[in-house]
Amino acid sequence: MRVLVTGAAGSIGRVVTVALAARGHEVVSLDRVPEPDGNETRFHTLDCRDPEAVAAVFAEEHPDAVVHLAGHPDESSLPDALASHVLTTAAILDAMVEHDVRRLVLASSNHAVGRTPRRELLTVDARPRPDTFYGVGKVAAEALLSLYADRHGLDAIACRIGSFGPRPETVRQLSTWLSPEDCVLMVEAALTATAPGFAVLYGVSANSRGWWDLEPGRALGYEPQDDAEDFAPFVAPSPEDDWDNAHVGGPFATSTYDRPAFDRP
Ligand code: 15L
Repeated sequence: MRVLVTGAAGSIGRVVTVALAARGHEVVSLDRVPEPDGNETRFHTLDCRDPEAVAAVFAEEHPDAVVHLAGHPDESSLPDALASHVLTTAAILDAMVEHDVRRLVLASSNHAVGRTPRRELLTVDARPRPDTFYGVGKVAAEALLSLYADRHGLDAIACRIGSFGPRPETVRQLSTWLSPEDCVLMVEAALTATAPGFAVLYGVSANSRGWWDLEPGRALGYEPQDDAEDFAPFVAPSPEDDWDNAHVGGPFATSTYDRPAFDRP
């Protein structure tokens, strides 16, 4: 499969591009910043907010599917969040329709439902409940996937990623960790699942302390292998753990992240 990966120079992109290529996919990379070391795929440097530039890459590369990882992975002003997550996704979706590309895998985030209080099981049917403008951007990006799946019959999978990294660093992350290896399994499952239409899954590992529903991911073939519990002896408790664990989004759901919608001088 010829896969276009946006955000290829980011922390997830660097892992996913190399791993998909190693697993036999033909990977084309795209990022705002130049090619990182270790990426030996075809690389395009451009901003996904630019629909003309995005469409030109589709015309040149003819991908079979897109993994859209581009976007600022942290809180920002509302206009920046909408540009980073919603406008980029819209530019990709328009190019997909124009060039008859049928599948999109989106790096969404747990912060789309980050204000959901902790409960026994967080399902994918939880109402959109962002904890930040970042989360608002992810909610709206997911809504675009749903719209284009309904209008154009695309397969569009929103992966609500937890805490991606080489190892869990906090008590919250013992529940929310997504290992690099599981992230690759997740992306490949979302790329190859049969006719999912619009679907949502939680992108976390098989963590013993996990409380986000893994079944929708399993239904698409994502069978996580890692467990953050293996690292529990190395994770020091902190006085912040209680509020960090009170909501899905952890620290993003606290007043620390309160800010106006617009950056003004
Ligand atoms: C995310 O989506 C963010 O990009 C990252 O900065 C972390 O906040 C992560 O989620 C998380 O929830 O741990």
